[in-house]
Order: sequence, then C-alpha cells, then structure tokens
Amino acid sequence: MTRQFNAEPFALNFDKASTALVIIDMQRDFVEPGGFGEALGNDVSLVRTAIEPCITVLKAARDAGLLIIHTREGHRPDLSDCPPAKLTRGGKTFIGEKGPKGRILIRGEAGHDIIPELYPIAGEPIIDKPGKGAFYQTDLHLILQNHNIKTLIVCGVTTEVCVTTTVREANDRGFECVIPEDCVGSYFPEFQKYALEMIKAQGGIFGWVNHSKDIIEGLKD
Ligand code: TIU
Repeated sequence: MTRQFNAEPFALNFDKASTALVIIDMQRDFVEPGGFGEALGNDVSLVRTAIEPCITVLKAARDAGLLIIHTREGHRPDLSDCPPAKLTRGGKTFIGEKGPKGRILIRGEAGHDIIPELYPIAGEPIIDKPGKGAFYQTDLHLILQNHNIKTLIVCGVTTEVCVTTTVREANDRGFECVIPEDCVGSYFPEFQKYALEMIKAQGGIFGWVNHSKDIIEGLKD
C-alpha cells in the first residue's frame, strides 16, 4: 500500500515493505564524552539532542516492521583498513589511541559500540564501515537490494559528515532518502542547518527532509 511522508520539498510516497530505517553511527565515540568526537575538539552535548527523537522513530519503525539497519564507523585493531591520510588528519593521531572508553574508533572497544538507548536487537543488521559513507567498502547496498528496499529514513550523526555522505551515496544508487531533522545531530549548528537545506534544495536534489513526528504519522495504521 502506498503511503506518504509529509516532507520538504514535497510529500514522499513510500511503501512500508520497501522502506528501511538506517541509523548512522550513534556510537559512544561520537555522542558521549571521552570518544572520537570530543578528541577532535567538539562539544558532544550538541549531538545528544538527536537521541530522544531517534528513540521514538526506532520504536515506530520496529512496530511497523521496517527493516532496521545500524552503522558504526571504525577500524580493525591493527588499523590495516584505516587510510594513513585519515589516521594523521589534523596533524595528530586519535584513531587507535587509548581513551576512557577503550581505543578510539576501534571495532570491539566500548567507545565504538552503539549507545545503549538505541542498541540493535536481534535481526537488525549492523554495518561496520571504515569511511564516512555507509556504502563504501560495506555490504549495505547488497542487503538493501536483497530486501527490495527503495526508500531510506536516515537518522544519526553527524549531519554534515556521515549522514549526508551516506544520503549522497544512496541517492546516486537510486534510493529515495528522507532525513527527519530532529533525528540528526551536528557539532556545528550552522552546518546542520545548511546540510539539511542542501539535501532538499533544487526540488530535492539529494532527498527529503521532515521531522520525527512526520515519520511516526506516516507509519501509523
Ligand atoms: N567528525 C564528525 O563530525 N563525524 C565523523 O567523523 N563521523 C561521523 O559523522 N559519524
């Protein structure tokens, strides 16, 4: 059955069976103190506003039976999948260094994992990605194709880095993406504003933007 999400620049038609919720990098390393985000000099409290709206959208998506996918940015403990240019970016090495939540951005460490508030349940695939985009060097595209997915609801952090990189990758692969604006967070409020404007400008050049309440309303029976 075709449904609609209220969204900008115009309503988005979707079908529950071909829609997935993709939650990007809601990891302790980005949203809690002592992780990668803070090591880069950011105030992590700014991105925590996305947690509550993500909880409500995750619940609605689970209740509606959508495919739910979680992603994590991070690297192998031996750093063999981390480009040297990423490792040394900013003139200082953080990735792989020891922090209060374990080695920063390393798979298997406490800081790399998803926050307890949004923890995946059985049957929800987790995509471990080495880059900012969730399609690069992962099996996300294969999983979406195997589920006949056409529409993505994209939430998570950070808006102008991993969220919109993923939306741009998805758009080029033919997926229709909607970002509920309160479900994404940035360390830079002005980047959040303009990143979302860039998505929906020019008739929705990369996708659609709405609010968690529009997602919940659209999924309701
Ligand atoms: N630094 C920053 O804003 N973000 C990242 O490094 N990764 C994600 O966005 N997940």
